Parts: sequence; C-alpha cells; structure tokens
Amino acid sequence: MSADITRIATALDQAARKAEAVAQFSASAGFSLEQAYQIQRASMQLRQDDGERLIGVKLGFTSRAKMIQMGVDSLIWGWLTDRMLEEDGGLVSLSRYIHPRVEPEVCFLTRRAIDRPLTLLEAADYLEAVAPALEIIDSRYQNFKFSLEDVVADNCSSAGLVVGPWSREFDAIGNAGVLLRMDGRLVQAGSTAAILGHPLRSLVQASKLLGDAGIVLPAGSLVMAGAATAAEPLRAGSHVSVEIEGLGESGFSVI
Ligand code: OOG
Repeated sequence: MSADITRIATALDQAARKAEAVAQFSASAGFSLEQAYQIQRASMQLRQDDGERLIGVKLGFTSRAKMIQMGVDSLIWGWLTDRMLEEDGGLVSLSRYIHPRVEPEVCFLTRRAIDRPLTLLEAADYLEAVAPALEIIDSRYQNFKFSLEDVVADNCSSAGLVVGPWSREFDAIGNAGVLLRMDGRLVQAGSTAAILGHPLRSLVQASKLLGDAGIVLPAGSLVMAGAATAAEPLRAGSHVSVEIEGLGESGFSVI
C-alpha cells in the first residue's frame, strides 16, 4: 500500500500543479479513510519539498448545505498553504484552477498553539481574530465527483482562499447572516449557525481531529470553519463577494 500512497499522492500533486483533472482513485485502489489522510500528508509533503508553507487547516462538510450538495456526510479536514492565498480585493486567475467553485466561510486566526482537544468554552480563548472569507475549492477529480476517501486524499479540494478584514468581534459570529454575491446579485444566503450550530464548534472539531492525527497546530495559524452554504462555480469576468453580518466583507474579481 505504501507504494500506492506515493503513487496517488504524486498523481494528485501533479493534477493540482497542471490544473488537470484525474479519475477518482478509491473505486480502483480501494483505500481506507486513514490511508486517505496518509495520501493527503504525502501530497502536502511534496508541496513543502517544493517550498510551499503550511499556514493552517480547513474543515469540510461542517454544514448540511455542503453535505447535501456533495453527497458526503462526514466532517473532514485538510491543509492550507501560503500559495493558496489570494489577495482580498484582488484578481483571481482561472488559469490556476480546473473547475473552481467558491464558498462563503468564517476564518479564524489562532493565538495559541492547539495541542489538545478543546471544549467549546475554551475555544474562543485560543483565538486572535476572526474574518469573513471566501474559499476556492477545486477538486482534482473529473466532474467534481468523489467518495469521502477520494476527497480527503485530495486535501479536501483546497485550492485558494481570500481572507477579509480581521476583527475581534467573536460575539458577532454565532448566528450572523452570510451573503454570497456575484456581480452584486445574491447567489447564496445562509447563517453562520449553519456551521455546526456555531462556527466555534469547527475549531473544537479541528482540535479533536488534529489531536487524533498527532498534530500540533502552531499559534498564528488560519482555521477555515467550512462553508455556510453550497458552493457556486467561478466564472471569468465576475466579481465575487461575501458579507458576514457584524464582521464585514471580502471579495475578488475573476479573470
Ligand atoms: C470538499 C470540500 C468541502 C466545505 O467547506 O464544506 C468544503 C468539496 O466540496 O469539494 O470545503
């Protein structure tokens, strides 16, 4: 299996670099969820070997809207890297991506290392700041179709992110309106409560999942809490923005 882990990790790494989709692996290679995380780790190692830096983690499938859209019903997590950062208010080029979609998120900046499972009461104490954010997901699989194991191996479709202005309005994030607009037109609307009832629960879940994996998340890391609504395809020429009530806005233009 370790040969398969390296082979699949390399294929997914190449697919991301070349922005070319590949067929799903789990149907033919038949790997477990644990092995999927090993593949994810091996593919991230290839990026780190190439100078890419880990800057945090993202949670996936923390809202019903996302689970229903993708037909997957377990919480997953993946890595964020410095090369995924796109500029707030900047231009996002489709050429880097295969078939990108965007989703509105809450992003946390940690103040302390997360080295053990946290309770909900403890979670806010680990935070430096919170921001409205947009995640660009771009499955490396053809037609954005995958099993749970496939998507985990593919670093949970992570591809890009845009983080808006940081604030310390932690009290604002419990049940705040989330609006995703394209060219000023509302395309998705929801609430931060769609994220596990409260986005801070994503931080709690991240602490548990990372603890299980034996990983310490350093202070100053980003944690993307997972999309509050279904994702929307990106189109050249459009302007995308997220507004989270009480937190502010973030956006970019697609070229
Ligand atoms: C997997 C990633 C899910 C989220 O926020 O739920 C995700 C995908 O839908 O391709 O990022």
